[in-house]
Amino acid sequence: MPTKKFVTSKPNSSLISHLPEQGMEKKDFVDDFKQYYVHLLGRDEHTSSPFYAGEALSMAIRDRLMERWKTTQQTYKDNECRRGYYLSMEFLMGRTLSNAMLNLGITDTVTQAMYDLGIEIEEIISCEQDAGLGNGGLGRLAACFIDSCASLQLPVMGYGLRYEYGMFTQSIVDGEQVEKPDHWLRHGNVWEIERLEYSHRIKFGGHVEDHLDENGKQRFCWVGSNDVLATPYDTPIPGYQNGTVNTLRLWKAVATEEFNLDEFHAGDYAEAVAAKIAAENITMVLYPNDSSENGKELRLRQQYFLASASLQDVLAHWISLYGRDFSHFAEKNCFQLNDTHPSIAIPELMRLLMDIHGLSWNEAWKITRATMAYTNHTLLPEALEKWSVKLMQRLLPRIMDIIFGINARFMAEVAMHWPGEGERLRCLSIIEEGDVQQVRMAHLAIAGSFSVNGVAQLHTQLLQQGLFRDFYELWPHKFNNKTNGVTPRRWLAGCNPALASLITEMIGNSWITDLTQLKKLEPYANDVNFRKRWRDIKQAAKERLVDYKKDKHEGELHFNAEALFDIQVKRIHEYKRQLLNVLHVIHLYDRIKRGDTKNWVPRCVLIGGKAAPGYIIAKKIIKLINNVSHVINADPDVGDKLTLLFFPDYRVSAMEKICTAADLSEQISTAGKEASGTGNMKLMMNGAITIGTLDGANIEIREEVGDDNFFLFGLTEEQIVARRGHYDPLAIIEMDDDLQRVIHLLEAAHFNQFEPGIFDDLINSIKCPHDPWMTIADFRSYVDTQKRVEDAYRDKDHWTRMSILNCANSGKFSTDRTINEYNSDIWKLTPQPVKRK
Ligand code: 26Q
Repeated sequence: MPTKKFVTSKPNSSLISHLPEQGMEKKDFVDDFKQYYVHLLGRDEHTSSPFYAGEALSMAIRDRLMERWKTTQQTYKDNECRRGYYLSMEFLMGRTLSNAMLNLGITDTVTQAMYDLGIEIEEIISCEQDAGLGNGGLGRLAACFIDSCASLQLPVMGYGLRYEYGMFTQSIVDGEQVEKPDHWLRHGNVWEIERLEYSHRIKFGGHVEDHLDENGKQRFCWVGSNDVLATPYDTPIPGYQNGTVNTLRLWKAVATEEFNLDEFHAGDYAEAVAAKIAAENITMVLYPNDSSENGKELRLRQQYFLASASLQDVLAHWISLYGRDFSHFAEKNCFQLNDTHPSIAIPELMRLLMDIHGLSWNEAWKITRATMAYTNHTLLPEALEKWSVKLMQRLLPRIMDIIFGINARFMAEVAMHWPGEGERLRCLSIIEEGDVQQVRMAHLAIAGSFSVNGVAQLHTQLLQQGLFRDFYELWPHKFNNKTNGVTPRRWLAGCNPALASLITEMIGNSWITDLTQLKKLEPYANDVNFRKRWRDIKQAAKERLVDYKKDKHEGELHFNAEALFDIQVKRIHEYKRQLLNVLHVIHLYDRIKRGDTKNWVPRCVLIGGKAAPGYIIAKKIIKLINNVSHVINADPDVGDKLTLLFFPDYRVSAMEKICTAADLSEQISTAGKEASGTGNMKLMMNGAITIGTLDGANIEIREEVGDDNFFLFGLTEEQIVARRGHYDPLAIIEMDDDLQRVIHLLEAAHFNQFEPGIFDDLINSIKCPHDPWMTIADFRSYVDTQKRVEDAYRDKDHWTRMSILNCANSGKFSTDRTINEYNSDIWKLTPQPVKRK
């Protein structure tokens, strides 16, 4: 949808293509920094502002990415390679500057350059805002994936939305979460390039008309729609020291020219402005739920906006290369759908191919089913996305027709496979019948894809045997597992330079791109000297975290860096069982109060995470953590023995500090509920030991590191299922004196003396025989295992050995491994080496 003024003139290509080389020496960065600081930003030696220094430095570094970006894209074009597209409503990128330096291999040079200018690089780095365009695991996974794709030189592009407001910032007032909008673009974003020339038009509303075309074929037309423009903003994604720079393309909603105000009659002015604002609202804000929030019209608009803009973009690119012949399209393109959120891309691709490009249903379906692949991220049935047929008919009439068309053919296929089994049809149907008809997005995603994957072994197995059982029976070949990972660049090399350089000193630096190399650290676990260095690095990280907390939050806090750092950071959710953690803390407190403190191991428990603003119980859990923290930390009997802290505004940049300082990683979800988890991997990689249930990727972590180096507790998924129906938490409490005292403290309002009754709903939820998360069932096993943790921690040498072995065996959990598996099983792309200058 390029408007004229952006496409009419072209610069002289021979003049443009020969640019002077950008130096990579210290002086080159000093010179460029000065240029930007003084000439572009208009600052001088009297301005003391790490922000503007950061802007100037970022621009100097961005310049170095541009040439590589251009060369990479040219390489892809020249080779006419097959390409992948990662479609995601969330890309939780965090900060960019230090990662760009790491991947360009210029961290030391730039640090020195800044130092010479009297500027502390850390100060610049820490004033960059996080790009918080995601909720949690799924969004951060997308960010790690595109880092790995670039580092593996795969021609993959990320497509997402450029939300004006990212994940809200969290503050704690009187122990409660308070949300503030995150206007992350307020001071601009030096890393993005607006590309008006690649805008596309997106339809909403209106109705469908049909007619016969010149060949007598029936054609459908979506008319009378209110259109919105999608304008792309591109961010460069550098690979690790390999010359590749891929693209993350985020769409912003802009009103079309029809909203041009002078075209409206004077009388319509206010309505015209309102309509313009409504159009631009589409990309205003990220939905802050990490499980689905069904039915919200704006969310559906966002999803369709992403799908339609991205597909139009890929098709426009295709046509620019090959014209309107789509016969080889599926050989050259592949879309990975990050959960069902962008799965409306399936009917949208059908629509574009049929209505705009004239393909038949069968031709379009063949292409769609050969290019779409779907990743599932949840086992909670209540989190599966559904949209009312009514809403879809009103907002996306042509899309709804196509979904009905897909379902009719799919139902016929099922009826052929299982003749006479009406129940199967009902279970499998994309349309759920009932009071209100709904579209089951997961069913649409499975029916329209050639690949369906879960994100950890157990998760995939449970999908096949439970949630998607019938689909698995019908199409077993579509199902596969892709255990998640995290990028070792950000999550070890970048965030923990001290540990990284110790590792490199021992085994060389190839681990940064082949994390299985970490296995070579194993023998050093027996080396006293190495253990001491390892321990000193962990100790220094703990002290840094204490300072960071003191800086940011509580000034006078007694926070003992010698203590066992016990960390649970993740979204607040009942299934993740932050409550179980709190019950244990209260139990420790009770032991201190009773004088049961022989051989005590001082412990600092840190809990961080955001609650969805509408999730009342989750917010109550935050309040409880803060109240318990308040009582315990103020009690002189407790002193240094126990500290409980709630870490406000947990986010990517916070985790970069926290994970280096963790001794113990809490992964305590109810078995069968956490699809994978990825925080568990970051913590393991940085030498934390996991206390965890047999859930998600914990199972594979334990397999890798061995049972001796993992604290396992709790019921298995099978035992959880078997318990349902006769779970009796009251009987368990009755039989367990420790638990009884904990519950008694809670019920006696020990932590809410002046706020009567506020925790009643929380207490009742865990005492209820229908508690789906069975918190009480795992209490005894958890507490006993925490005792084993203390025994292990008391023996510092033993603990350090376990810590080293955890890091040494974390090689599997690199997204490089994950992405290689996606590529060999699903995408089948050829790596594209880029010529380096
Ligand atoms: C859906 C509809 C409307 C509004 C919001 C949503 C929505 C948004 C985000 C639904 C789900 C999410 C995010 C889910 C998520 O982060 N899941 C996590 O994915 C990780 C990566 O695979 C896993 O490691 C975690 O186990 C899983 O919980």
